[in-house]
Amino acid sequence: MVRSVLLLFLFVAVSFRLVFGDASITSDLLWPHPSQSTFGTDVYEVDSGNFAFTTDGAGGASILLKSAIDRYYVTIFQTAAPFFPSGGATQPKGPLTGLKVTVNNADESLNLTTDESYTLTVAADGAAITATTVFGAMRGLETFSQLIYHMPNGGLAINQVTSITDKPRFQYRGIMIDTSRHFLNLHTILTHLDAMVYSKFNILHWHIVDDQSFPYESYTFPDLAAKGAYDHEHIYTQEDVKTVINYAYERGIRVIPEFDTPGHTQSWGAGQANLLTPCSGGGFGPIDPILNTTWTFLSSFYEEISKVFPDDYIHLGGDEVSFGCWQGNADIQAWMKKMGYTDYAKLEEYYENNLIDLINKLNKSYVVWQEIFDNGLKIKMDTVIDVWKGGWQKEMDAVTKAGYNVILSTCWYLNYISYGEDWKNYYGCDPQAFNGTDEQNSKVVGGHACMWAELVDSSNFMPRMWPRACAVGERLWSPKTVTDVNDARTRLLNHRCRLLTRGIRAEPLGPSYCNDEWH
Ligand code: CP6
Repeated sequence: MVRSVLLLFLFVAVSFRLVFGDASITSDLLWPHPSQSTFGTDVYEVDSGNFAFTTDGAGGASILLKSAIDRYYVTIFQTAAPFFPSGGATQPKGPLTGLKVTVNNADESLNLTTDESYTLTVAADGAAITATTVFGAMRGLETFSQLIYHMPNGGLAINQVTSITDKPRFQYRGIMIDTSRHFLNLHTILTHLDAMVYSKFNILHWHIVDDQSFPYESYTFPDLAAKGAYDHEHIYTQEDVKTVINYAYERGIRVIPEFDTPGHTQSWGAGQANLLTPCSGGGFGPIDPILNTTWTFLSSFYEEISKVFPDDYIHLGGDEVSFGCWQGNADIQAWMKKMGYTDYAKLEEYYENNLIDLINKLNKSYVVWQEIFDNGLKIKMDTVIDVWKGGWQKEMDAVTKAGYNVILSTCWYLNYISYGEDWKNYYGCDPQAFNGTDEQNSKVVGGHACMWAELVDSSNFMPRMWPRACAVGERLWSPKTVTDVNDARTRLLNHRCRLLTRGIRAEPLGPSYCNDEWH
């Protein structure tokens, strides 16, 4: 009797495995979680000597695709050993002969409507990725690379994938870096872009200058960096900026620069006389909006920026403008009187309206911090409002009701640190959780993590950013229904070990271990 119950149990267990596959092993390897996935039970050996990457489709001849494949060849076959997952196979069947990547469309523009979807299968006759664009193919290559694991005998293996159909939930999946409070060297920024790819982020929001320093080397106004950077070493040359933009584009990442005005501009004053408002008690305040010289300067400056940064969008900042200095300045008082303004918010509005007119002429769209919306400015309908303050649900509701696109950053200030697993708080924040209509929800285009850099430079940037930002990456990529924190934790522990093997100095989540913590 006991025997037959045991046998029956065994039979049920085995048939369950046959029908449903060994799904857990395989899906434990993926970050972020794909939209839909079903796995089979076969396991194939992956051997560089017997493996061919091939391409097909109207976009199959893409140079971007070729270089992505070259990168993944290195990631899969030459990077320090990936880990062996619990339950991984030790006795694979035959070899996987190759991966065919089909890209159906040759359009390689990268913007808010770029199609990043892909499908992936792994079967006895080979693996296949099909995508509309080369950027979708890149997302699929990342997923493919994550499925390959290391067996104890040193060989590589991959489990059968009946099908993965995947696409991002949100189009705007960003991370903001701040290179004013501290300079980040080029190596750190490029390595960070690599790490972004591993969690399927697609936007680098580069808060490049602020009060403390002006590291951007403008060719129209070289004094801005010469006098406003910390020193001549802590500067991004035009070549450096191109390097970042190209490196990002090759990986399907847009670079959106932020030149935050009229506040947060102390460092601009050193290299551009008469730009900042002189305060009555000494020192300088926000940009002086009443001088013609301000506007000739800003229009040449943003003309340069619109050429140097190819993205459709520029982030115009606009946050935290304090009125104290404007209020004490006699020239501004007189000008206000002449204009019939009594409220300094009107002066701010005057500044922003002029700036927006200027950017419109340059044919760029803009992202702005939420103050620009809160102050009721006349902004183009394709503007993206960046919600960063507390009470974000109310704000998102108001912004989307007014018909604007919105991104959320409030929940994801990674510069704040505390004891424990704060990634769970980032993970639990859903940008559409404000009771909006479907119409309103459709205006939520995504969000971004922030790393304000008062206490962060190249020495601690990577471990403070990673793996905590991964939680934001999955929230912005995976379906709304992917919310199980325990499941996420298992996958994130694996992903963090993967980041280490790929050269990303990601900090621990909690008590655990990797095959090789650091080398
Ligand atoms: N710098 C700029 C900052 C911040 C903002 N803009 C900021 C404000 C509050 C917190 C963190 C950062 N340091 N330019 C606000 C968007 Cl808590």
